[in-house]
Amino acid sequence: MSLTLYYHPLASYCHKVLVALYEHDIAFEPRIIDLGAEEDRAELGALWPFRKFPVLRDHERQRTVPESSIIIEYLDPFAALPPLIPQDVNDALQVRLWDRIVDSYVHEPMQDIVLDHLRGAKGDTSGLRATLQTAYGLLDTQLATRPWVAGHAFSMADCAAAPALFYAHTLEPFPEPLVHLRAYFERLMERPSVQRVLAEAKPYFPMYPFHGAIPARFL
Ligand SMILES: N[C@@H](CCC(=O)N[C@@H](CS)C(=O)NCC(=O)O)C(=O)O
Repeated sequence: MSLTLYYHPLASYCHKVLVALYEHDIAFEPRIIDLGAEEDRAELGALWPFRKFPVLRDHERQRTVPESSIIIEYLDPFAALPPLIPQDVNDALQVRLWDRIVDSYVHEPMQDIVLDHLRGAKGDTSGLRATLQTAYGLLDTQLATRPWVAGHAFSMADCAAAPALFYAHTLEPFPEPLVHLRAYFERLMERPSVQRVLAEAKPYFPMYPFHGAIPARFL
């Protein structure tokens, strides 16, 4: 496979795909997009008019693949086992469900809080923070009986959860009583693929507006 990934090392949805690529040990050409540079914005916009990353270009198959979950689904059949989306239909449905829960109720509110800050809007983020807390509670219950969020195997849903929870916990710390969520977060942070992504993000962390809330062990 001949792949180019358009991404930024600080961007959480890009982390999700990087974790999957590193889990599978898939080689790719990294193309860092600086959204502050007009040329880069135009290059990304030519591939995907919403100008959001990650975007994958498969040169062999002449395919442009946007959207983090779709990129992971696209790569999975070509990748080494075990898959990130299980072959069993019901197990796969659980993975997709938890991938959606994490993206919709952790990733999106986390991003909206950060964007609100970056725009200087200083809007009322209490609703977004309440959504994060609801998601934390649901995740804690789910993780009481399984090591990974959708079951016994590390999956696409965990690729989503690692960056979403990493940034979310700098905005809304995990409540002390949610011991299963806290232990899960530690398992995620110990995963070599996640450690590699965070190590690559490290030089860029000062650009993150809440970098003061990133625990010292990641800096
Ligand atoms: N649903 C998309 C979301 C992608 C997304 O929001 N990417 C962010 C970076 S984490 C982005 O491109 N932000 C730049 C912008 O919105 O201008 C996915 O799953 O890939």
